[in-house]
Amino acid sequence: MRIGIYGGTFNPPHLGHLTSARLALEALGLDRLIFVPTSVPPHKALPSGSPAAEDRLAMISIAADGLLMGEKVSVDDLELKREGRSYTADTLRVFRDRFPEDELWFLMGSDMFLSLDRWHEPETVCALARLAAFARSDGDDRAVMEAQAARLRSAYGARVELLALPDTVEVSSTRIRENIPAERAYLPPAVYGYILRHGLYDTHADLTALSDEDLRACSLSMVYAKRHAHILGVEQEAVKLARRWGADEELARRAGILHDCTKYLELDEQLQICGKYGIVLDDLEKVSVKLLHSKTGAALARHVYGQCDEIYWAIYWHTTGKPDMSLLEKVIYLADYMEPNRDFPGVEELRKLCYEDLDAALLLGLEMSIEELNERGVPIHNNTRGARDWMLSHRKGS
Ligand code: DGI
Ligand code: FE
Ligand code: FE
Repeated sequence: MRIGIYGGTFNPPHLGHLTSARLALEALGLDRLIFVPTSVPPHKALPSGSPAAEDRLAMISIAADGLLMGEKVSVDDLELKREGRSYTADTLRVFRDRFPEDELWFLMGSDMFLSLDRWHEPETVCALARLAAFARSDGDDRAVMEAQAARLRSAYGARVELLALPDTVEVSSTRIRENIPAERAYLPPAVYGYILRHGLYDTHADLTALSDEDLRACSLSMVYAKRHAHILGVEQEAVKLARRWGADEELARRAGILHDCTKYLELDEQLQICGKYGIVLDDLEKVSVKLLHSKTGAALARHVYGQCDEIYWAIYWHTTGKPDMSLLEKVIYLADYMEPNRDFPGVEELRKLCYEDLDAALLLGLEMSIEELNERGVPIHNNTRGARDWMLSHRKGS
């Protein structure tokens, strides 16, 4: 196997890092890529608002997950956990022991590469791994990098590759750090959202008064990247349905953005949020973690992101539905069911019906949901059945 180990402070991780990672995977034919956030030495004082190691780890983990490459890409926090000075030579010894038969590549940006001969045990670094440095394509830079590569080859027998980055990714972490809101286009939205939620780099955003864009970034930062398309799809579909049926488009948008924000919290975190905000659970909810994210999502929408009651309830009921739903509740339930990324037998009919007869679509959605849960042997929640029964009698009587 060819394994790339990508070291850096990732303070913060930005699109340049992700472009570099993709380039290395491709150009070196890597089977695995491991990001290794390095500890920031105490003498390199960071500006105020700089993240703790734990936040840098969270940010690079979000960025790595955003590459959507599953197990092929991971993050290792061994340097952050190490006591005292942290040296790349030691890190590479660990990986050499872990992967004795494999071809190791140490990947780094130009700053790190140009100072490599002043590191601790450069000869060990050069002996334990092949080196790949990302070089910007402009001429001067390239010449300096070539000279350094030649020096390392002759002094330490280094095996070096320079990987030419497209000049479109001319990004500096320092510049981004110093003005996060203005430079946010260089950050994956989910990384930017994490920064906002944690007030890193002196952003100090008021989470109860975010723009749609910032709210979206926060929501995306709370879930795995594989769910991002679904969330954006629900937002888009909810706005369209709201327009069709005369619901408030902005409320639909925000409910769509936030509806699944707690989807991946563990049971204990879900229960903790329920306890904190006084959400009372019935017996089925206490054991079905999948039923909790709608309630905890609603709680965070209201208490963290300052959203109104209509949004609260639209998120609260989005998984089961309930008897006598409001227009916005129906819109979010159905947008969640048939947004453009959903694919199941009958989805096209349901989509069409949503724009012709909202209540008929809701009834169909509830019936399909109950049938599917029955097939899987999952107990039906009272509110799911209640929603279906209410629609049945309501429509019959009308
Ligand atoms: O969060 P999404 O995946 O976008 O969709 P959702 O909020 O409708 O959640 C779907 C999950 O919720 C699915 O795993 C089944 C579960 N669920 C929905 N209705 C019921 C239910 N689980 C039980 N036990 N009973 C229900 O009535
Ligand atoms: Fe959901
Ligand atoms: Fe959803």
